[in-house]
Amino acid sequence: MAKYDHGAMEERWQRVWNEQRAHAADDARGEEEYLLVEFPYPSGDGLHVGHLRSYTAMDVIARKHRMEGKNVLYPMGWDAFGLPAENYAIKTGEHPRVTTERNIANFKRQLMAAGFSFDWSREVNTTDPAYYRWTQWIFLKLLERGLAYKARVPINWCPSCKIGLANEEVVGGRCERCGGVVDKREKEQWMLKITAYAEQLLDGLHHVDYIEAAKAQQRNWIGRSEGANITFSVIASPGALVGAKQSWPSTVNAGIATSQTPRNDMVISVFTTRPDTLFGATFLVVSPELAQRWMDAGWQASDDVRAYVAAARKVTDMDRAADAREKTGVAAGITAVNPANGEEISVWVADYVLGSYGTGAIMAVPAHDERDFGFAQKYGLHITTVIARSESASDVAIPANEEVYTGDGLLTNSGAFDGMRSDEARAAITEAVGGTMTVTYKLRDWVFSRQRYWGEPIPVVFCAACGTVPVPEDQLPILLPEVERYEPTDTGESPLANIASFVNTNCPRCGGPAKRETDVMPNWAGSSWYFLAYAMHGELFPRTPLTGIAASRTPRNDRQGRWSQELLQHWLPVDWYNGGMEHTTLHLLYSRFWNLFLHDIGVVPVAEPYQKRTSHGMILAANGEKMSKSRGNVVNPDDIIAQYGADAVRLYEMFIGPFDQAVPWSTDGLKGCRRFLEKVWTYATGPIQHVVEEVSEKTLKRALHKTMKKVSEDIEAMRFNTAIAAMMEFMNLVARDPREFAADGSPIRSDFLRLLAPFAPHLAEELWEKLGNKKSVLAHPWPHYDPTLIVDEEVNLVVQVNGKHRATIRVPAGTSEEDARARALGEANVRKHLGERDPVRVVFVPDKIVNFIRE
Ligand code: ANZ
Ligand code: ZN
Repeated sequence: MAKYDHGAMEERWQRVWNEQRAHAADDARGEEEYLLVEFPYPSGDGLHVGHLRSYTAMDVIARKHRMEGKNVLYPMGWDAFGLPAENYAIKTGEHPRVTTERNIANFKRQLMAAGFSFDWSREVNTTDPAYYRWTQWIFLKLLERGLAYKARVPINWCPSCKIGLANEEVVGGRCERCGGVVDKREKEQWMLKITAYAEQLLDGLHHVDYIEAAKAQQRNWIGRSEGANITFSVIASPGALVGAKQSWPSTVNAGIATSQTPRNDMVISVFTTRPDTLFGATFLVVSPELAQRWMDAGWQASDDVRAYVAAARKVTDMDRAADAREKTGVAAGITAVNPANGEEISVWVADYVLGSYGTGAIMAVPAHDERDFGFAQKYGLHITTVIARSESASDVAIPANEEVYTGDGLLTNSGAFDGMRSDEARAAITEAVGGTMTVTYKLRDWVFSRQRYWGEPIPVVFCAACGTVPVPEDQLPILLPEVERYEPTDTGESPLANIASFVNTNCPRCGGPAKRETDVMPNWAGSSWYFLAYAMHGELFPRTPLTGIAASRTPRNDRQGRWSQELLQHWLPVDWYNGGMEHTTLHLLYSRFWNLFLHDIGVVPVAEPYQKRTSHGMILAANGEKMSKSRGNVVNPDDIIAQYGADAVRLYEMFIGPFDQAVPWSTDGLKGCRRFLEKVWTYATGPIQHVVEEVSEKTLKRALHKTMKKVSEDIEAMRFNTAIAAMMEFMNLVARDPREFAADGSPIRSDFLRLLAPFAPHLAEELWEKLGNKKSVLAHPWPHYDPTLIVDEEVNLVVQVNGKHRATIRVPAGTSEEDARARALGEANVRKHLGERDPVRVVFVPDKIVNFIRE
């Protein structure tokens, strides 16, 4: 018999699947199921073995479900806008479109070589104008509903590169390209109002089946807090607050408002989750950002304050919020009044208060908040205990200065509220001082513009007469023009700003001269709706999408597609989406937001896009380090597929360890998988090998049906490693006595090959064909186990009373404790020794002992 030669075999089957469009999903047939994996960014490095883990897992599920009769949609595409192609273009001058096309071709070749059953007829590419036309269309819809707006926000700014950096380009506070210290700079940006959906994004989590960690991360990220806004009036020290009170920002961030009462100059509004501690608020702290806004509005701050605010810009919010960091700050030179007890308290500027959360200012309660406590200790500020831990308010057991009690209790030092429970006092005190109960979220609006080239142009023009004007839908897409240089301009504008022919246009409203927006969208835009694009593919892209340089020069209006309700209705929601945990709070949340919005405006039939979400662990290098190019420890899929075959690599990717855990790579493990496949090949193709010991047909059959059960259940639960272990164990039994397995027309072999097919599809197809089958193994049904076959024989159960043997009974293996007890109590000798009373305790060892203990 021929040797197991993976090379020729795998290529042949990949060709056959392709020619027969074996994995195409049917837009018209029922039994539909939508399985999704995160489409890759086609980087120059090619596919990573980590990609293979997720794609193989869902491929196994897709293939099994097709065998079970499902009409499976398992698509693939390219999330191809992004920085690496652009940075490469800056270095080499090669157009990102050219490198992107080359990288896509390489990725596609690699995915094909791994034997994935993607429906390639639905391939999408986010950089194809036919695709981003729709990304731009969604932006226009958001703009129309007031969910896209412009605002000045701080961005990461590299002063030496003169360029705005994405968060992922800032490494340890430094620019990833030049190593210089990154600063913050305020810039006008397009924002998307994801916060308008905060409540729905939280609520939707009740209706989906996501792994718990993903739900928890999204909940924390959205960060819903119930609390109160409370205003403190301010007594300005002479000269500290100069004039301009009318023009002070009163609504921006609600942090400061001109006062309603004539007595005072202004008020400071704080957000607190603990209004019950108001009597213990012994100072106020404003964020450097809010202080800056006051200065912009005319506040004559001291030099100390100015220097502190400038320095705070260099620290990231994450560092600032860290509990362990030593607190710093400066006195603002302003006095405020605590509305609960009329005490005059000092106002400070400190960077542990963030400008972007709540109102950007806090009331500090050092007795009951760790951070305020640290600050008060350092600067010698007053600490007043107002919550007593004990049940009785009179016995206040917390020495100030020694520990911070953050829980609930009874109020003390709180005037008329003394003795009230803190959970009740929250509303009572808020009401008493005229505050308002509010809900605040950590979630921020999404900064949606980039001053870059390689992204979707934002379809907006600015007209002197009409202001900001959206580009009419029928003029989409706004194509990315060719540029000479890819660096952002000296002012930090996008490279597009240098192209007069792009920038200068006519206003769609009045026809007068106008200028185009030169910012582009972030790389999260295209991936926020790609699962819709796959589903609508035939309607959305009526002809084969153009790609290549030609695409950007071809007028597109002749080939506009249609948004198809019917197809979305057919395929949505995605039944099962597997992806990386690192995308939980960005891509996964962004795409839920877009889908919710599109549902609201009636163009998507479901509110939640993904019914089920699972996640794979990372694959590490053999020594447990992260696999990375810089460490030189990357395993190249091309090399291992060439050497061991795609089937062995797939099998190993699934065998490597528990699917949701990080695991180190092992070439020995891969070799073991390869040997297992060789074993299957050898025993399936005969001649009959040596018989070690006779194994009856009944025993083999029982082992097979147990394997069927295990593999079926384990695949659904993503316990791929134990499914494979069960198949290996079965083959070990075959090796003891191969006669039955190798016999002509053996049903045992046929069932086993079908179990193996989702994992090692090429080998399974090849053997299947060799055994005389005409149709693909995938066209044959998934084997179902016979429940009567998987029960083991009966076992002897010893019955004891107080440890003494009183009876032996025959029961089916796996009998439950309850059944075993009932059976045992049926034995006269057992009853006799137990007497009248019930046993106090029963010790049960499954399939072995039931021991009744009586006093
Ligand atoms: C007084 C107080 C007393 C507070 C107390 C806590 C305990 P979460 O739960 O995360 O919403 N805070 C409010 N705005 C802030 C900002 N911009 N930067 C930093 N801290 C801010 O936390 C809400 C609490 O965090 C608020 O309640 C406020 O401190 C602080 F015994 O007010 B609290
Ligand atoms: Zn105009």
